[in-house]
Amino acid sequence: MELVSCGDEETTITRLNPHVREMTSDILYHLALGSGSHDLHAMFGDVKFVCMGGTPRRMEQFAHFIMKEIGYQLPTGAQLLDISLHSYRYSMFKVGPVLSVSHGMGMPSVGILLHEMIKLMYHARVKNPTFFRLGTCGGIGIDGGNLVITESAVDGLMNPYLEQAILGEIQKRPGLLDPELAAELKALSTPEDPWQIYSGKTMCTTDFYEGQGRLDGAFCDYTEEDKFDFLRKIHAEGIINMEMESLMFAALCHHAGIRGAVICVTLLNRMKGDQVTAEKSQQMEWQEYPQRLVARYIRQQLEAA
Ligand code: R2B
Ligand code: URA
Repeated sequence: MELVSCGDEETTITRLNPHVREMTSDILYHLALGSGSHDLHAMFGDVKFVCMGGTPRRMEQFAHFIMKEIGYQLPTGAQLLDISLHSYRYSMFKVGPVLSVSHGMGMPSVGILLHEMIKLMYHARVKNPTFFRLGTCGGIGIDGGNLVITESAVDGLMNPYLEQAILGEIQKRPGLLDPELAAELKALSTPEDPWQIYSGKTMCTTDFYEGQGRLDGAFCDYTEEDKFDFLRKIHAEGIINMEMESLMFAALCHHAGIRGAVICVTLLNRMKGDQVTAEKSQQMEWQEYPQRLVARYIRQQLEAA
């Protein structure tokens, strides 16, 4: 792994932009933080785990949950605050070595966040952080309320890489995730858990409706048969769920040399329908499943340290 200079220290981030290393002040605009305006090493230097998920509310709830799980106590009189409140974009909470950050919906949103989180790790001189996406997905042949760990991510054409237009040319970055981390997470699931756990390929799409072959979007120019032919075809290729961020997450973590994992709970089985019909209270409970698994991992790592 290429180590690049970071003041007197070194960072474990690979391919870090040389321009960033030369900037005396770097504004992390969407986080409402900056290397000139904040002492990022003092604020974030102890971070080991960065947990991302779609909504501010879920990530605030995760911050409270992980606080209990790792027995972390806030200083007397202190409250958990949204560090990125003034960005009005993402929300970020810090619980000792754990950051809990919302990433919004879709690849562009999680991509912007990842650029700034990776730079934040660099400015804070964090070594070897582990990044997680805790999300929701549609299962392909897997009923609602189960966990899927992404082995690798593919796009809507089943390409195993992220294609991004950079300076008028397509750059391809592989959607690879850390196989060891995925296996370690999977091994933390027990038969007593209310979920089954699966690992396989995840299809990451740029749309929830037509992009995922639903029949219930505002438009639909294909038949039910076409939909099922497609779902069966991708399932035969090892794709077991669909969501909208894993490919960007995997590609940027891999590019940066950061250990990353994607753990999603299924909200429905797409072989049985398209609408998310589960009760809200049921969905809320299901959304805690990825959190419970990741909390086990974090606790185990902290205890072993
Ligand atoms: C899962 O759920 C969201 C769409 O409802 C999207 O962010 C995703 O990946
Ligand atoms: N998120 C998705 O992207 N698709 C689903 O079917 C459910 C959640």
